[in-house]
Amino acid sequence: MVKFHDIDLKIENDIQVKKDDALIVVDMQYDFLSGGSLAVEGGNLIIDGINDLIDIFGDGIVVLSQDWHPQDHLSFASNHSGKNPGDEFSSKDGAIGPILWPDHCIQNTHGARFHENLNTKLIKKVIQKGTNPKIDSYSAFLENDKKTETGLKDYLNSNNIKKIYISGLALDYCCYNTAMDGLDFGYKTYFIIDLTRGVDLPPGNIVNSLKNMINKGINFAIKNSFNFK
Ligand code: VGL
Ligand code: ZN
Repeated sequence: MVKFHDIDLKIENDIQVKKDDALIVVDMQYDFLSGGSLAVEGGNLIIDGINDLIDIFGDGIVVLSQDWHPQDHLSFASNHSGKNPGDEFSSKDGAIGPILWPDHCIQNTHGARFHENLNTKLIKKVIQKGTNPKIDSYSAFLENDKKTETGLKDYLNSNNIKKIYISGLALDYCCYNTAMDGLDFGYKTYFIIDLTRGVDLPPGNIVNSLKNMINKGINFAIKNSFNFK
């Protein structure tokens, strides 16, 4: 057990990475890191640990997701008159919301690039998401219309992946939604709790996300759950 935000999490030990396992690294981009427009507190502290896991996976399956928005994306407060980042806003179809964000991860800008310290040398697959200006995409599997697929499921299935391990940013948005969809798509899903950080907007969102994941049957791990040889 580890205590995390006052919640007891049962942690899996002795994880041996196998051929049908994939590591998913969510949105480790400058805008979510220190100095970025939507910086997640402590985000930079998980880079080294994620690199250690990327090493363990070696030539196995590691997927990076990349938030990749056009300038006119409707999740940006700047594209709604009179709205500020953090304001509550949901489109009728649920494809935008529940809050608005500062401009972030605009395609081909510095803020959308992966942090230079992230070891991307061996990465074979990047999944870009959030490209439709009218639909946000928190999950790396599905856009927020919960219909449009990003291609991650097909990629994992074509590599016979059965188990996924999720790390990155932000715990209570993109990591959370990726984990929930991953389980729905039939993968055994692990959330690496010390290799993620949350935004906690609105306040309490981290704890709610953790409770929903526990109730759904998502498994938890820490970096040291993995067998480093
Ligand atoms: C994210 C808010 C907006 C995330 C992306 O990566 O968690 N959060 N876009
Ligand atoms: Zn975004």
